[in-house]
Amino acid sequence: MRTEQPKVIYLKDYQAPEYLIDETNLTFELYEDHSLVHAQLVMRRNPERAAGDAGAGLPPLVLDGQQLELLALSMDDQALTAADYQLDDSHLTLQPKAATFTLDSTVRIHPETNTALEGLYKSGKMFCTQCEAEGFRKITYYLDRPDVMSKFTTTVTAEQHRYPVLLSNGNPVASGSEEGGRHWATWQDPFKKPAYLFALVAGDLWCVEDSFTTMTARDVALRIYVEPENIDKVQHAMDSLKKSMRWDEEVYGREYDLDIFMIVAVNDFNMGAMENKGLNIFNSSCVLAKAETATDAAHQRVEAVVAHEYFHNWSGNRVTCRDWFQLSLKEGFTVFRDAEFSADMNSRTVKRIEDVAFLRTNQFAEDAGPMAHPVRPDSFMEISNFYTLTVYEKGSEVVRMIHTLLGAEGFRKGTDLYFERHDGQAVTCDDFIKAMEDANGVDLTQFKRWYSQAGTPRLAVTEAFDPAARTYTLSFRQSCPATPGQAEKLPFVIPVELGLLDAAGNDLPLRLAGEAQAGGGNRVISVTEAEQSFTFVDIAEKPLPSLLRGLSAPVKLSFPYDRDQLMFLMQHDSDGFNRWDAGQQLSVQVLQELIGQHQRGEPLQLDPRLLTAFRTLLDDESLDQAMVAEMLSLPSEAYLTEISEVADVDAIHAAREFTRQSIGATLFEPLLARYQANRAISRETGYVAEAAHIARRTLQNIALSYLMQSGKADVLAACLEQFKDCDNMTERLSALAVLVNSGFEQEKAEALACFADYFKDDPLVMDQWFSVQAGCGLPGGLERVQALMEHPAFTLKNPNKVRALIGAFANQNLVNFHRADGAGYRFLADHVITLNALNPQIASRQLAPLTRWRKYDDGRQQLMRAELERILASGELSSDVFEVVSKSLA
Ligand code: 0A1
Ligand code: ZN
Repeated sequence: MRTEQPKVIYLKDYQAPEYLIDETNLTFELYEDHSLVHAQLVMRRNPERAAGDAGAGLPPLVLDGQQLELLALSMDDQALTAADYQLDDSHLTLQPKAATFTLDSTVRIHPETNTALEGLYKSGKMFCTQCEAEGFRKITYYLDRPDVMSKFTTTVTAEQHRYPVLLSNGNPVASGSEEGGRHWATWQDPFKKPAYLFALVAGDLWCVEDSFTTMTARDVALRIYVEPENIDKVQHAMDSLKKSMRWDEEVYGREYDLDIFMIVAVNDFNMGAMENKGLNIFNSSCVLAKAETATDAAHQRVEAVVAHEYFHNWSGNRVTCRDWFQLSLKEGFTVFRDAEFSADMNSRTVKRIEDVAFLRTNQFAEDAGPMAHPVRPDSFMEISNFYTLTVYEKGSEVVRMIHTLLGAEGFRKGTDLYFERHDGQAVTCDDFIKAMEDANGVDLTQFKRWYSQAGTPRLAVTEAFDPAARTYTLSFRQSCPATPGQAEKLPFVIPVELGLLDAAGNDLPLRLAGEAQAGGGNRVISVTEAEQSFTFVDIAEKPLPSLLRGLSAPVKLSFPYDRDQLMFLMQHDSDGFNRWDAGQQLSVQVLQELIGQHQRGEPLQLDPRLLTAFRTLLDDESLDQAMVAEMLSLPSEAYLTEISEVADVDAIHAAREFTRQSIGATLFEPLLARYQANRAISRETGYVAEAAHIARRTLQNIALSYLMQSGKADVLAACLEQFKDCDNMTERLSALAVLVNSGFEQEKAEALACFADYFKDDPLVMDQWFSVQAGCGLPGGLERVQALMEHPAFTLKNPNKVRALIGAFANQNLVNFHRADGAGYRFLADHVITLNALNPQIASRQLAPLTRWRKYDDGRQQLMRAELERILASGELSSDVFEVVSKSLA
C-alpha cells in the first residue's frame, strides 16, 4: 500500500543499469506459514556505465525489494550488518567494493497470505508465481528490470506429500529426497532472461504428456499440468500447442529451444496467462476446455492464448524489452502473431470481424478516455495499469499496418533480421522498426508516430466523379483528437486498402493518375498528409468505393454512404470484412434513427431496409454460416455508446431491443427454418469441434435468441429441449442465456437451479453461470447481482469470479449499471475499495467503466465523479487504483 503519492516514471529518464547479474542461483524452502528464499547473485559493474569510475569510484548498488523480511546478507562471503546497507519499503542499498562480486541473501516471504497474486503466492493448494512486470521484487532483492538478464538455476524444496511436483524454468537437472518427508528439485535455464520471466510451481498436479519434433528434428517434451480433477480438459490445449509450434516454424522460421515446454493451469490468476521461459502459467480459463464445459468461443480463446504465450518464446523471451515503456514491442507483435495464427486455423474473415468489433468498442473507448496513452507510453505511475488494449490491440494493429505496407515477404525479411540482430538482447520499439527499415530499404520515420501519438485518428473521405475526364477522385482529410498531454497531433501514415465497385458490384481495375497501367481491383494507398487526394483514371461510370478493407488502419472512417449503397456493399463487396462492415454501418444508421425517435418521445419506426437486408442473408443458403451469423449480429450497446457524443443509455437499450424484437417477429419463418435445420444436425452428429459445425451452432444460437423475442410457447419448448438435450456447453449456455433474458420466470429459475446444481463443482462453468445472469438487461439487474455475490461459489479473492460477476455487470449490462439513481456506480465503487486492499491490479481494472464518465448526461456524470472521489478519499490506495482514479478526475 502507498503511504505517499506514487512517483511518475518517464521514458526520457531511462538509463542503463549500473550493475549486471550474470548468474542467479535461487533456493526456495516452501512451508505452510512462510517460505524462505536464498539468492546468490553473481554480479558485476555494467561496462556501459563504467566510464567515470576511475575518479568517482563505484556507485551504490540499489536492489528492488518489497514485502521481504531480510534474514541474512553477505557480499563475497562476508556477512553484512545493518550498518553496511540501507533498507526502505522498496529498496536495499549497499556499496560494492569491487567491480565483480557475489551477493548472498536470505529473505522470508508469505505466499500463503498473498492475495495480490503477484510474486510467489498460493492458488488453492499449489504454490505459483507471477513476476511480470515487477513481481520478482516480492520474491527476493534484485535488479528487477527487463534489461538485466541473467542465467537462472533454481532449487525448490517442499513437503513431498503435499507438493509432489516441483517446477521451474528451463531443464530439470537434479532432484532428491530430504529427511522429514521433504524433497527437492533443481532446474537450470540455459538462456539469459530478465526476472519477470522467472517461474516456480509446486503442487499435487497431474500432467498430460506429448512430444513435438522440431524443424531440425529435435524432440521436445510437452507437458500440461493441472489439478487431478481437470485432467480430462487438457487435450484441446495440447493440440493447440502443437499447432502453434508448427505454425511458428512455417510462418516465421522460429524453432523451440529447450528440451521441455510446460504449461500449468492455476485457478487464481490476474490475467490470461504468462509466458515464463519454458514454464507458462495459465489462468485455468485459458487452458481447460472440453465440449461439455466450455463453449466454442472458449475453445477458440484457449487456442489463441496457448499460441500467444508460445509465440512469446521468441517475441518477448529470446528478444525482450529494454524497459516497460517498450511493452508493445513484445505484446503488439505477439498479438499480431496470434491473430494471424487464429486466422490461419479458423476463418480469416470471421477472426478479423471479431477483433475489429472488439477494438472499436473497447480500445477506441480507452483511446478517447482519461487513461488514453500512446502505444509506447512516455510515463506511468504503475506499470500494471499499462497492460492495456492500446498496448496490446492497437499495438497489434500497428504491426499489422507494417505487414500491409511491406507485404508478407518484406515483413518476414524484417522479422528475420530483427530476431537475428537482437537474439539475447533487451531492445526497443525503435529497434523493431529499424530492422523492418533495414531489411526492406524503406523509411518508417513518419510511420513511427503511431507509437508516440495517442488517440484514434479520424479519416473523412469525399468523392468527386468527372464523367468527361473519366476520373474519380477520393479526398482524404485526417485528424486526431487531443488526448491527455497531447493537444496537437501530426499526420499519421494511414494505409487504406480499397476497391471501386462498378454497377454490377465488380471491382474495377485501378490506375492512379500518372501510373502506366492498371493493376488489380484491390490496392493499398498511403494517406500521409492532413489532406490528400487520389485520382483514379479510366473510370467510365461513377463507382461505389469500398474503403479501408479489413480495417487496414485503426481509424474512424467516414464516407457519406446512403443506406441503399450500404445494402449494395453488403451483397457485393469482394472483401468479406467490408461486407460485414457495411451491414454494421447500416445497422448503426437505423439504430441511431430509433435512438432519436426514443429521445423525442416518438413511436419507434424501424427502417424496413434493415429487415430486407437480413432476410436476404437468411435466404441465401450458399453463404458461409459464420458470416451470416456475424452479419445478423447488431452492434452492441457498448459500441453504440462509444460512437455517441453523449450516450443515452436508455434510448440505446430501447432502440436495440425494439430492433431485435422486430427482427424476431418479421423474420420469424426464415429464422425458425435455419434454427430447426441446424439444431437437427446438432442432434444428429453430436458435438463436432470443426469450423463448419462451430459456424452452424453460432447461427443456430443467434436465430434462437431472435426467435425467443416472440415469446411463443413453441420457441420456449425448443429452447428447453436444446438446454436439456444437448451434449455441449455452446448449445446449453446459449439456451440458458436466452431463457435468462426472457420473461419465462419459472422455466428460467428451474434452468438456472438445475445448471448450478449440475456444475457446482466446476468453477469455470460457474463463472459462465454468473456472467449470463450479470449480463441480463431486464429490470432489477443490480439486485440480482447483489444476491449472487452471496452465492457460496462467489468470492472476491478469485479474479475470474470478480470478472464474471462484477465485470460482466459493469461492462455488459449497461442499462442496469447506469441506473439513473447511481446505485450501480455505488456498488462498483464499494467493491473497488474492498478489492484495493486485496488485489490492487484487479481493483484498478474493474474501475474502467467509471472512468468513462464524460460520455454520459450531467446527472450521471456527477454521480460517477462522486464515486471516484469517494474512492480517492477512502484511505490508503494502491498505486494502481490511485493512478486510474486521479487521472480520471483530472
Ligand atoms: N505477458 C502476459 C500478460 C501478463 C501480464 C501481467 C501479468 O501479471 C500481472 C500476467 C500476465 C501476456 O501477454 O500474456
Ligand atoms: Zn503477451
